[in-house]
Order: sequence, then C-alpha cells, then structure tokens
Amino acid sequence: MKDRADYIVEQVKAHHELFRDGLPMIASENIISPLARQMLISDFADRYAEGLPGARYYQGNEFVDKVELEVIELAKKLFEVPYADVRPISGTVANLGVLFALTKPGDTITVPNVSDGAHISTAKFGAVGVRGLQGVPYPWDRENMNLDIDGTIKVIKEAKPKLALFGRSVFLFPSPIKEFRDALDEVGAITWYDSAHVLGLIAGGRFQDPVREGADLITGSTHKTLPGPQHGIVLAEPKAKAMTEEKMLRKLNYGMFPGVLSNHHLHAMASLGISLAECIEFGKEYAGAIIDNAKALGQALYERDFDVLCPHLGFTESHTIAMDVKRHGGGTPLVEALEVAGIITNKNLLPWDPTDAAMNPSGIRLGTQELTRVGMGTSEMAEVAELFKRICIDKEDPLKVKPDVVALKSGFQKVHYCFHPDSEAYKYYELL
Ligand code: DSN
Repeated sequence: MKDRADYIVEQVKAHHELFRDGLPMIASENIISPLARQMLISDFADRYAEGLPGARYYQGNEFVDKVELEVIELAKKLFEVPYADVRPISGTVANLGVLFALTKPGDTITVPNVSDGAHISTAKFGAVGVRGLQGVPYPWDRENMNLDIDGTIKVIKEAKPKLALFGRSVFLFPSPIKEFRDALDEVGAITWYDSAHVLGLIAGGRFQDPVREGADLITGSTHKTLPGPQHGIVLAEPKAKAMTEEKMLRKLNYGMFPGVLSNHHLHAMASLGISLAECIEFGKEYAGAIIDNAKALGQALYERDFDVLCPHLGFTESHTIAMDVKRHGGGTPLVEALEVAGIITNKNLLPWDPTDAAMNPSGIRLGTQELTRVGMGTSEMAEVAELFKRICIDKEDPLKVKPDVVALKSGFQKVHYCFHPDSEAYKYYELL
C-alpha cells in the first residue's frame, strides 16, 4: 500500500506547485498564516471536547478549555458582540445549527435566490430544504446587484417568516438590512446575516456593520476575507421582539451541540484564535487593501472590454467582482482556459441565467483577497487584467501565457498581515 500513499503525496505536491506558481482568485478561499497553520498540525487535531468549557464529556480538556475561552473572547472583541460560538466546523454547519435552533419543519424563511448570488445552504436543495422549510425569495435589483428594498419589505410582510436571511456568495455591495428592521419586527421575525464572504471586511470595519444595522445573529465560514482555517462561527446580539435574548442564545447554543455537532475540530478552533488575533492587529489595513484591489481589478478589466458588473457603482464594495463573459465565450470555456494558464477562478450563475445553467453560466466571479494576502497591490491588478485579456479576449494559447503568470507570482510568495511573516514555518509549498 506504500505506493498508494506515495501516489497521494505526489498529487498533493503537484497541487502545491499549481498554487505556488498560479494566481488563486476564487472569492471563497484564502491562505492561513504560518502560526495558524501550525495549530492545525498540533495534538488538538487528535482529541475530543464535546460540550462547553468546564462542562465536557471527556477528560484531558484543561488546555482545550483555556484555548476555547480565549478564542470566544477574541471573537467577541473583534466583532463587538456579547455572544460568540467558535465550534461550528464550517459555515454551512453554522447555518444548519441556526436552522435547527430557531425553526421547525414547515416554517417559512425569506432568502436571496441562488442565481442572485445566494449560497446553496439557502436553497431548497441545501440546508433550508434539509430542515423542511418554505423558502420565499426576495426580489432582486439586477442593475444594482442588490435587494429590491420596497419589494423585499412587501415579501417580508406577506410571508411573515420566522427567520429572514441576508448575505450572499456573490456579495458585491452591503445588504440594506436596517431598512427591513421595522417590517421584520412587525411580523415577529429574526434577522440573520450570513457573512461568510465578507467576514474579514466587516472585522476590518470596511464593509457594513450588520449587528449595529439590525441583525440579531451572524454566521460565517472563517476562511475567505477573514483569512483563517476552514471552520465556522456564530456571533449574536439578539434584539428581535420574537423571543428574549436569553432564550435565543440558549437555543443557538443547543442548536450547535448537541444539534449538529459532536466534536468541534479543536485544531481548527485554535487556529481560528490565531487568525482572530492577527485580524485584530492587521485586519483594518488588510480589508482596505483587498477592496482597493477589487475596485482596481474591476476597472482594469472593464478598460480591456470585459463586461464587469456595476461600473456605475465602482464595480464592488467588497473583495468580489463579477463579469458577464457570454460575449467572450461563456463562463465554462473561459475558466478552463484560465486554469491552463494557472489562473484559478470559478464560473458563476448571474441573475439573468436560467437556473439550470449552473454548469455553463454567463458569469465569472473573482476575488482579490488571496492575491492581496501575498502582497499584491493595485499595479499588479492591472497586470492580472492584461493576462485575462490575452486568454479570454485575444484567445492566446493559455500555455504560452503561463510563463508570465508564473513570473508575476514568483515575486509574491510570502503571507502578509500576520505574525511571523518571515517564519521558516511558512514552507507552505514545501511541506513534504
Ligand atoms: N462555496 C463557497 C463559495 O464559493 O462561495 C461558499 O461556501
């Protein structure tokens, strides 16, 4: 069997080379810091700790408890909230826990549509469907890539949801949640904001402040603009008239454990603590650079004849830009050509695509958070846009473009905005 193990190691090595030499631009990914990475290979990876610190079902948790309490405090400090749960093992698990805590099968939830940029956990074929809920979609303003405010208020008043979910995976502009607070209170709904994509921008004070704008609770994954380990989080400051603060927090706590979790991946939780501390120190500067780069990339692509969405709004207020590439061949062939050159992106449904077009949509979604993380700035965004043009518009052979991708990336091999940026422990691509 040794040869089978060797085979796996070879594939991981090849994967490391792909990302060392390439331009990772998927809006939902990032790389963690050297110190956060070390937590992932600690003994925490081998242990169990069910329940809460001080009330566990296993022995041996003395130091796990200390870490968990500290990670909770860091999350509360960073997001200025009275309640944080750092146990969810992913964003989708955090969402499932909330659904388990606050709804019953048959309840109604209002949600964004997947083709308008929502995450699959809001769909009938995702977590919302698994919980047996009726999902009622919000109307969408395509021109401004945001919720239609009057239409959304109408939907809330008619549907009378138990929960109103905001937040998306194509998240160009802040969601106008404070406009909905009165309608939500009128029907007794709880406001839930899925912040996965923009968590690091919120932490850096550069996007919106959902809790102060009216959200009762926030969920998220912790590995996108917040450059932590693959994990999840729940943050809350309940104010809905639907139930008391104490009752909501008790339900959220039980929703996670024993609701949807057994063990909660202690190594990732410790790693998240490092990432939160780094974010408190460097998050503001990092979030600003991510958004500057996204706007610069949008502009540079637009000037090269790409149909970048929302030029009248400066393309984006987040890490993400979206392009309609139907005119240049469609999402699928272009992301495949980009990949051959070492530029990693994803095809994406746009609001005007038929819902069954997920495998061949009109759009490409791009994120600048990882290129920013390795130190790229606005001048590199122009170079990146030129590489896109050569492949997608000039139709140059991507294999001939690849050496220029490798050359650009060779100057950006270090993680920024973290403790110990020069650490030898950051042998990210030379682990094996
Ligand atoms: N699938 C992720 C994304 O790419 O947005 C979210 O979980």
